[in-house]
Amino acid sequence: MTDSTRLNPAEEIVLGRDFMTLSQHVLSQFGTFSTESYDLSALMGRIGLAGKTIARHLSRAGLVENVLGVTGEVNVQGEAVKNMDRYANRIFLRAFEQSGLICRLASEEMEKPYYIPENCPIGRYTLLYDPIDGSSNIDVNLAIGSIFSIRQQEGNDESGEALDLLQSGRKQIGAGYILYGTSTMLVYSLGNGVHAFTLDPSIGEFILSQENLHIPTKGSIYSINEGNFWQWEEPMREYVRHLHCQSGNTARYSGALVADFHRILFQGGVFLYPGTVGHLDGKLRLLYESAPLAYLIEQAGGRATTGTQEILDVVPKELHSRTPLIIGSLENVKVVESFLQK
Ligand code: AHM
Ligand code: MG
Repeated sequence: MTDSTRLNPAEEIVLGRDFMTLSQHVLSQFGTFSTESYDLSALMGRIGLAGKTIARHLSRAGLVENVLGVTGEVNVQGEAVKNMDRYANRIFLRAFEQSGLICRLASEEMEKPYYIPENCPIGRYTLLYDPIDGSSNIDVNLAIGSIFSIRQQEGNDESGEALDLLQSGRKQIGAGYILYGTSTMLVYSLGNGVHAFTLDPSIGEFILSQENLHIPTKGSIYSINEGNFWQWEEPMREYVRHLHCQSGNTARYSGALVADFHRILFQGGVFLYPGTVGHLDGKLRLLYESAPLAYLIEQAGGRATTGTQEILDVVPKELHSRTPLIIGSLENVKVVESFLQK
C-alpha cells in the first residue's frame, strides 16, 4: 500500500522548485524571522505585484486603449512620455500606497520624489525605479524592463528634498529588474547573491528559476549603439575598432538596457553606453538605472565602471544625474578600461 501523504522523489524535486516563491525566497535569505526580513519580503512581493500588473497590461497591447503610443507630455528628462511609461509609473505608486512599507518613491518619470506620508513613520525605505526601460521598444512588441533600487531613508527628510539620496550606490540595500520578454522574469539581490524568478502565468507567481547567478569572467558579446560612433571620444572608437579586428566577437543591441544586461549577465560580455559629444555623461541615469545594475553585477562577480570610476562609488549631483556606463564580465570591462585610460 502506498502512503498518500508522501511524494515520490521526482515529485519532491518539481514541487520543491515550483513552490519557491519570491516572498519565501527573500525570507530564506535572512535566516532569521526579523522585522527587516518580513518588511523586505513584503516589499519584494509588492514589486512583483507591480511587475505582474504591468506584464498583464503589456500582453494586451493593441487590443485595449492606452498601452501603445504617447501621452503628449514631456518628462523631466525632456523625453516624450509614452502611455506605458505613465501607466507603469502609477502602478508602482499604487503598489506601495497603504502598504506601510515605503515612505518615498523616486522615478525617471517624476521630477521630485513622491511621498506617502502615512507610511513614513513606519516605512523607512525609499524605492527608486525606472518604470519602463527601453520605451522605444513598446510600440514594436520587443523586450522592455523595469529597474528598481531600494535604500534605507537616512534622517527625517524634513525639507522634503530627499538629499540623503544623493549618496553613492553603496548605500543601496537591494536592487533588481523585471524583464518583460518572451516570459516575464524578476532578477534581484539583497546583498546575498543574484537570483532569477520566472512568472508562471497559470498560478500568477514568480517562481525561482536560477539561484546565485555568476556572470562568466569573459564573454564574446558587446552591446553598444554603434550609431553613435562619431559622437564618442577617440579612445572609445579605438576600442570598438579593436573588437572589429578580432574574430569571435558578436554585437547585440536591443534598445532596452534591461534586455541587453540580462543577456550579458547570463552569457558574459560587456554593455556600454559611453558619453557622447555634448552629452559627456551619456544617457543612462545613475540612481535608478546604472547603480542598481552595478549592484547586481558586483553581486554576480562582474564589474561596472564609468571608465574612470566604479559606478557604485559615483555620488550623484541630483536625482536625475547621468553617468557613462560600462558593465559586464570582469575581463571585458578591464579591456575597455585599458583603452579609455591610455
Ligand atoms: P528609457 O528608460 O527612456 O527607455 O531610456 C533608456 C534606454 C536604455 O534602455 C537603452 O539602453 C538606451 O536607452 C537606448 O538608447 P539609444 O536609443 O540612444 O541607444
Ligand atoms: Mg531606462
